[in-house]
Amino acid sequence: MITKQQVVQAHLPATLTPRDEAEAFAPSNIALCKYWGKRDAELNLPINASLSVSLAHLGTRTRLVHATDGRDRVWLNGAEQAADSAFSQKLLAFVDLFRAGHALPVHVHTQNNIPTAAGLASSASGFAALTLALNEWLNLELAPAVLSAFARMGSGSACRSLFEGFVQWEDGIRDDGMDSHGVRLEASWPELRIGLVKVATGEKAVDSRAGMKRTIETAHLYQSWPLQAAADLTRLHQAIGEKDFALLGQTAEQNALSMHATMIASWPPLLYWTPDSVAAMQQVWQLREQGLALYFTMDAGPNLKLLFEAGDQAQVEQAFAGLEVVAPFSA
Ligand code: 2P0
Repeated sequence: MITKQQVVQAHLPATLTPRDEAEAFAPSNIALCKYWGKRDAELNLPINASLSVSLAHLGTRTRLVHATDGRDRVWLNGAEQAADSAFSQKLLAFVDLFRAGHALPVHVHTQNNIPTAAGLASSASGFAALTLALNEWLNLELAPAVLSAFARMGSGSACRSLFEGFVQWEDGIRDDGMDSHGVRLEASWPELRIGLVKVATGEKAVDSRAGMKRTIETAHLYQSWPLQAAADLTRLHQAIGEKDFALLGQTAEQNALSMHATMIASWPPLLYWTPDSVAAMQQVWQLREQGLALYFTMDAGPNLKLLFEAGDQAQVEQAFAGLEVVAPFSA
């Protein structure tokens, strides 16, 4: 088995020359065709390719400072995190892949501007920003595709957050995973809007990593997932190419519900929805029946992400009070 450490080491110079400090930003992303299932859990290599849209200015800013006090320290939104917290340990374990035994103590300042109430994962933008900041701090000058593959090893979906706009995460075939990274699509869609519906906040009982594993191991229904994802990717490329919003929305919604179907068919069952999630879905379906071009997608949690176009924003905001709206292709 190839380890993360081996993959990163193969791309690093013999000697590291750190700057005093470095800073980078990466956006959060929402998948229209989901990543669900790993073929390699060490490297976070996916069973299927996925496609996302990055959330412009919403994401994570990470600053790395070469520590003069000689010890690693981690801050999240201005608050120092305990050295033995899960957050600090996960983050510093990733930094260690790059330091590879060199004595390079660092202070890591992580700032998320993602509305915490919106139930958006910050691990994707977090590992993407950290990877970009490490590239700057250590003067690595690595190509975006390599950095994307590295970010993937922190959290799978982070490889898509290296890029703006529509991004495809290639599944790849290599054992070292270096062909499994994000690729930016040329297309732009200025009218596209994403609405973040807050159904519930708080830690989820089963995280994505454990959820995927359980689904693969126990749900026969999972066997149909790679076929669904492949067909949906083709449809999404067509929708983006032709700017066919109905096709985009329908494909994204069906893809998300198909993913959730595999979770529900797992044992013990994995149902991320609450009654409020279902009520919001039914509201979308009702509005659609009335002629509104409104669709949703959902990740491993109870919150809905609405998909619509700029011309319908007022109507959507009227139906969903407190909606946070993102324009992914705004200048
Ligand atoms: C996605 N999700 O494509 C899918 C849809 C959740 C549901 O990517 O184990 O945090 O770190 O690779 O990237 C969330 O999974 O999982 C995710 P790991 P990650 O957005």
